[in-house]
Amino acid sequence: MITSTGGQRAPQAKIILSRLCRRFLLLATCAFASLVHATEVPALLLQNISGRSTTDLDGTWQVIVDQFEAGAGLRLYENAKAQTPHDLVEYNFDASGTLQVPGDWNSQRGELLFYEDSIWYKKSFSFTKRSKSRVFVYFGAANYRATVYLNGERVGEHQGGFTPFNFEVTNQIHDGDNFLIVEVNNQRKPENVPGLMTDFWNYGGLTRNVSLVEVPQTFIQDYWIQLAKGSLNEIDGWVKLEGANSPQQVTLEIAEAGIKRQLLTDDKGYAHFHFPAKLTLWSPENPKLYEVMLTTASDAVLDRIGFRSIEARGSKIFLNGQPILLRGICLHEEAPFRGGKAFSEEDDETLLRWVRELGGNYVRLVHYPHNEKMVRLADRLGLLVWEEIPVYWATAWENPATLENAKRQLDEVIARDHNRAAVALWSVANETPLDPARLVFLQALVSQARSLDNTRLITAALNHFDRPAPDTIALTDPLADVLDVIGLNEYLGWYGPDRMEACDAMKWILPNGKPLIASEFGGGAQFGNHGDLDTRWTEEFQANLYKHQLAMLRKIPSLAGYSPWVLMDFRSPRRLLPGVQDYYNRKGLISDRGNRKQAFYVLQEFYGRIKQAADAAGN
Ligand code: GCB
Repeated sequence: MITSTGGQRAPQAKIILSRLCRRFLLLATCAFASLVHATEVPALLLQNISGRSTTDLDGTWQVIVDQFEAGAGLRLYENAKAQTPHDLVEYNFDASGTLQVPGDWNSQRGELLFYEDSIWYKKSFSFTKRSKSRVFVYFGAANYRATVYLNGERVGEHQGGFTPFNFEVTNQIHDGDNFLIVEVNNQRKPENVPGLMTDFWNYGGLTRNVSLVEVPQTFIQDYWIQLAKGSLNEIDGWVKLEGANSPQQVTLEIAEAGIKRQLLTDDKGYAHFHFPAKLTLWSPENPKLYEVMLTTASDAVLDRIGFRSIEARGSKIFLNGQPILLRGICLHEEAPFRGGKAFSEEDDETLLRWVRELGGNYVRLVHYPHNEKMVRLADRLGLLVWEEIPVYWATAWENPATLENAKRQLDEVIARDHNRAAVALWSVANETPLDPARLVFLQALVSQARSLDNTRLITAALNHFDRPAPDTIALTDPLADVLDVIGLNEYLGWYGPDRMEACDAMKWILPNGKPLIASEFGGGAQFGNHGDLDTRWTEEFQANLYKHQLAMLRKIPSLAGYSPWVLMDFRSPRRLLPGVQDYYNRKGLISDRGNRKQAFYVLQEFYGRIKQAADAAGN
């Protein structure tokens, strides 16, 4: 169980760093400033923004494209205006264009499709603070580095493109007119997470919602309310108050289950609890969520939480004590029909409804944390979720700052989603090259995930194979030893010399005693392209490949789930074939315009069959 998170290190680190920064700033030039702040730790993350009083800052923002990163030196964050004809001000937000937030910049303006550098965002807003409240500015995500200024004053910096962050701005915000400026930079760097090369688009910008959150002086910062590990009828967890300097009373109420508990916080602001409860358990068949109300003398937060247990025993995964076979699909966070980053409830609804239509009970959200609404929707629809941090392909394994960065992104996604019943698996990496330093790095992430959340399963998608015989493949990755569930990415019949018929007799040697999820397999097809079973890029080829793959995988005794690659075609700068790929990865079962390919129906039929078999077997 969690008792402390990386977040708890934050306040002290922040004070020391901001003191240091102030001193440095006196000495340093503006251009040096971003370097000084690079390790700044954001404030404690607020749990459940949707259950609080917020002011939406979405909509039209003014922007300045700044490819050479001149903006800090020009002090763009001051939003200066020339007062006399003599004044030199070399920028003007009012005359430099706009972008919509949330949203990536690449899909909003043609000339920004491949853009990878800084854009400065500015939003003016009028605000009236409730008396004695504290105010935070909250970002659902900004890819990749965001430096935030309110009314000309720097309030913080965050790195990592897919996790939320907030900064307290109580002292910078005032009643009346305010302006928020954010420099967002999406330059790829080898030491970033992810590193230089990915097979997905590097969408830049304020890609998720931005809001102001008002809380009382002493407020409910976070809470953990789940079934106790290994139990189906005990609730376990904690509530954490921020700003309290004496023990405070907290009421935890789940009215529908007849639960009302009075709790008292300790000197660190935590109130721990563990009590029996008679609950209808959450499952894909019945995704029951309870209204959970937390109240203190000054604050109140309402959430909707499901209760379930998830375990790996032997080579099976158990949900609520019953073995479950995961029928799923991989899914990138891209918007159906219009393209670009998915961010709205409508986008998420379309994507997850397609997963349901396939007959899915599970979804692998690749290769980075998707937006919170998506995970909450999975909670409501009854889809188990694999969540992943963007430790992907080549990574700067020996760089301690890269490890810190990956750990922080892991902390942030676990902090955001630890109350979601849907989340079953935390994945620490995807397809990372074998290397001793990589093992140390990933083992550290596995330990971190486990120490933050020992109620869920830890996994990673692996792809290191030996071929001891032409009809035998062995998965050989020492990381498997420390995982609860093994993710297997294999593209037999698509990449490499083997034809898809090689699947029919293939034998797999897999790590013993652990459940295996076929976390990726598949091949490309262009919607509407038809030909014989042997012609690449046709729907027929892809559908046939699925048939061979599914028949092979089904024979693996430890197979506990499937998430083929991938629900929908998605943009990738490394997919160069004109007329076919056109910078899209075409392995979708559905085209980026929403058209189902033949393989969609192959998988749908297969999932229907294995569900029937599982139902008949009573699990
Ligand atoms: C993989 C990667 C995924 C790629 C996919 C492909 O193994 O995990 O990110 O997009 O293969 O299409 O090659």
